[in-house]
Amino acid sequence: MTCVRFFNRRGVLLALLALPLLAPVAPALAGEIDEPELLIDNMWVRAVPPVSSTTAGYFTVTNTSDETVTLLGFSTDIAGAGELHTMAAQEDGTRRMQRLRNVPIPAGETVEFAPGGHHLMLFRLVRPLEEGEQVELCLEFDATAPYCLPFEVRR
Ligand SMILES: [Cu+2]
Repeated sequence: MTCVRFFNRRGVLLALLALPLLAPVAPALAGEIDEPELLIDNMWVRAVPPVSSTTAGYFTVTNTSDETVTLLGFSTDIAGAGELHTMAAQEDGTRRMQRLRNVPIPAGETVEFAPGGHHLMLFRLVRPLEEGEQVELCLEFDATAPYCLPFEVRR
């Protein structure tokens, strides 16, 4: 949890540094930037064989603010593209990946990204990931600066 707060502060700091440029609209932005508080935990990315160019990332997020915060997507240097996915039941009873436009995190609730459910889909990995290493993913929400966090590569 400590590192989450550190990164969040860094995000706020960056927002403050950019403030002079945004001066005319600052009053409207201020409430959106510093109100929501998210606790993000258990971040990991699945280790895949070097021949695989896709993998998935997982984490748990708790919204401790009193307003819904929506996850819009994520970015990372280790993949060419990223999408929010879930596993949805098909008519034939199987489950398939399906893209989500966004994922709302209701006030006071915890949403889990876990195998078999919601996940961060990473496409076109730029290099093989080694088990045990940490890679940075930046989660982008509608009402906060991005949360850039270390995700552990696990099997
Ligand atoms: Cu997927």
